[in-house]
Amino acid sequence: MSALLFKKMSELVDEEAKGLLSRGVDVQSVMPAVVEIVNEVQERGDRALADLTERFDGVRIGKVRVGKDEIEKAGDQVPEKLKKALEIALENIAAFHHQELDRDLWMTETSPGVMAGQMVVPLDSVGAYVPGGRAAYPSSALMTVVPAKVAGVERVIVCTPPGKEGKVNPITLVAAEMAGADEIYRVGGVQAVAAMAFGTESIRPVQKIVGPGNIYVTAAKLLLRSTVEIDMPAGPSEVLIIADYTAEPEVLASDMIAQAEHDPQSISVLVTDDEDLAIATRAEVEKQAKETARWEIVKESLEKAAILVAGSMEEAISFSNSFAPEHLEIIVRDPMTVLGEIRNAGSVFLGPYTPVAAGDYASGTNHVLPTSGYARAFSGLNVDAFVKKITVQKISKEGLSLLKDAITILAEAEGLDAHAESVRKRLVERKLEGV
Ligand code: HSO
Ligand code: ZN
Repeated sequence: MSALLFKKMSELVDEEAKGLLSRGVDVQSVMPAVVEIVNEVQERGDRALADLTERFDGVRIGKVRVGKDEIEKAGDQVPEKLKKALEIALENIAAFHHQELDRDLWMTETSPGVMAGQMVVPLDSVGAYVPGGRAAYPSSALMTVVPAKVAGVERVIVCTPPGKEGKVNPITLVAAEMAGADEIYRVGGVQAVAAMAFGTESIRPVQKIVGPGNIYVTAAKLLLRSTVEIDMPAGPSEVLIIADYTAEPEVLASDMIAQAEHDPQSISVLVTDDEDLAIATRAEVEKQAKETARWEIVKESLEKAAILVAGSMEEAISFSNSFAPEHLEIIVRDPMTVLGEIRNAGSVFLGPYTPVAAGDYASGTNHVLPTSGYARAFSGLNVDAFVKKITVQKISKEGLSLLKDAITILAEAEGLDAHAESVRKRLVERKLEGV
C-alpha cells in the first residue's frame, strides 16, 4: 500500500536525495495570508480575535481568558489516571530542565585585578503556543511552561485554540495549570501569535513566544520576529533511525508509524547497513500501517517515508548528519560510538528501549525541537530560551593600569580618543571612592 521509497543509498538519484534533505516547508507561500491576519489583530485587538476565531475555529468566543471556574471544571473532568501520568511527566521534565540551569553568576580573573563574569537573568514574560485541533497536545503545555518556570520567568501565558463549544481541551487546561501557567487564553493560530506579540485589550504582550505550531503559526512567529523573540521554526514531526543487524524490524516499523501518525507531512526515515533488516522492516511497516487507528494520516505520511540501505555505517551516519533530523534513533550494537559521530540532530535516542515517544511525553527531555533540517543550526527548546545572559565586570585600579596600554592603543587606532581618555582619567594621581 505505502509508496515509501526503498533504495540502496548509492542508487539514490539526485532529486530523491534533495527531496529528502530539503523537505522544506514553504513558509513564504502562506505569508500574505498571515500578514493580513496579523494586521487585523494589531488594528482591532480583541474584536479581531473574536472574528478570526469564529472564522478559523468555527466558534464565537466571549471572554478570551479562560476563567478559574473553567479550569476547576476541567480538573473534575480529567480522570485521576491521566492526572497522575501528567504529574510523572511534569516531575521528570522539571528535574531534567533544572539540570540545564546555568549558575546565577560567575566571575573569572581574565588579567590580574580584572574580574569579568556573566549573570543569568530570566525573561519577564513568555507566551507558550499550545496547538489544538487535530494536533491537541497537552504534553506541549508541559514542555513549554515547565522550562520557563524552572528558568524563573515570572509571567508565563498560554494560548491554545478553543474547540467547537468555545472551550479549551480540559487536559491541556489541567496540564497548563499544573505546569504553573499564569494566564490561559482560548485563542490559536496566527491571531494568537499576533496577540502575544502586540497585545490586545485582554492579553498583555510578552517578550518571547515559544512552542510548536502549524505552518501558519510558524510563519507568524518568523514575521513578528522584530517585535518579539521566538524559539525556533518547528514544522511537521520527523524521525531518522540508524539501525544495524541488532535491531528488530517490528520495533523499527512501529517507530516509523508513530512518527507518521502525527501529520500527513511527517517524515520517517530508516537508514541501515543491513539489507535483510531493511526488507523485513518494509514488510512490517506495511503490515502495521493497516492496523493503525490513524491510517489515513499514516498512509499519506508514509508516501514521504524512506528506507535506505547504506554501504556502511559511515555512509548511514553521514546521511543522517546531512538530513539533520528532529529525532534521531540509534539502534545499533554500540550506540555510543555512533553518537560520537553525530553532528546534527534535535534529540537523540539511544538503544532499543528508547523510543521517541518516551521523550515526547515523560523521560524529561523537551519535545519542542527543530525540524525540516533546522537542527543544523538550532537547538531544541531548553532553559536557555527563557533567560538572557548579562556580562558583568569589576576592575581594580591595578587591573586597569595593566590593561591601560592595550585599551588606549586600540581606542586611538579606531579614532576614539574619548574611549582612551576615559581610562586615563581614572588613573591620574587621585583616589576614586568605592571598592
Ligand atoms: N513528536 C512531537 C511531540 C509530541 N508527540 C507530542 C506526541 N505528542 C514533536 O516532537
Ligand atoms: Zn510524537
